[in-house]
Amino acid sequence: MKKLTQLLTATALTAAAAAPAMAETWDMPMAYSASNFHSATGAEFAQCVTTGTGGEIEIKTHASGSLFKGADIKRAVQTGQAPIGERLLSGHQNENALFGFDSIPFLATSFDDSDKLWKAAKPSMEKLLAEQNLTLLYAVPWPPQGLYFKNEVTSVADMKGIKFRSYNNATSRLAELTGMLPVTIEAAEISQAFATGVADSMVSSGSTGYDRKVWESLNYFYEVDAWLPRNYVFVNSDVWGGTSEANQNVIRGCAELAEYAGNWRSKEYTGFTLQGLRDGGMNVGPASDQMVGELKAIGDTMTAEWLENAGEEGQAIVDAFKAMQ
Ligand code: PCA
Repeated sequence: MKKLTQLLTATALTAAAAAPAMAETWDMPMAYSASNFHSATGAEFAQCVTTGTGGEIEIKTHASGSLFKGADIKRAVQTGQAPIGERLLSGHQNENALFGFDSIPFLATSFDDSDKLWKAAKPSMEKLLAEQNLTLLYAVPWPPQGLYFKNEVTSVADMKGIKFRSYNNATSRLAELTGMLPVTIEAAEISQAFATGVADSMVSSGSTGYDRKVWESLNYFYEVDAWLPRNYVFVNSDVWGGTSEANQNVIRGCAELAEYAGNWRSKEYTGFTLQGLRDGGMNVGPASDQMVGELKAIGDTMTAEWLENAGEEGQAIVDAFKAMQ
């Protein structure tokens, strides 16, 4: 296999030397709608690469899960069906608990802390991804996660039996521990799910609620600030290895800019989208003290469970994060 890869690389190099640089198109599947700030950042990143490589690599983004659905994007990039993609990192928690480092309730609840936690976890993430033939390019947090409901909720007891849209293992577990009924649905499909009563609640950012106009079905958003999960952009490592050093440098530079711009947008969007939910007619505000206290107790349980599943490496991430406080 290695020989074959070497041969293919050598052939590609010969071809590249013999002919003027061939323009390549990299299709980039993304799970979230084009109007979302992650998708806007991804589109700018794509443009930066296309311009910076003088058109040698043209990245074409495909938002809303239109090329591959969210749950299929990582596999598509791993297997070379797509050279590059974006996905919610904690979506891979079902393969390895470590991927869920950013969805531990109440561990990192602000942008500053999310940044520190990312610094603590990044080497482990790069290593895990590299083992899967993937090269990490950049990652951007979603705004803080709060709880959406159709009806008013003031305690965990009020949540019992409510159908809850989840997006990773941690959110499904949160539903179980609060007595709700989890159903996993991609953000691109939630407007439909809420409209048809498949779900009546979720945990997510103001950004996703705003983006999907959830006020058409839901009425309450409680600002719990439970965690800030990340999206990340990654490239197939064979494709990356076959990219010229000059173009790799351009891509790395564009990725740094995208990470910076994405972080900035995420912060700006926090207040803007919460106001958007209000303008749409939703009640937006902090959760009751009782609800916060009960959720924190559930957070403790989930933290303990995560540490058990993520082992020493998980503990090392949390310790490194705490050392930065
Ligand atoms: N939006 C994404 C993940 C976290 C968020 O704020 C979603 O709901 O799918």
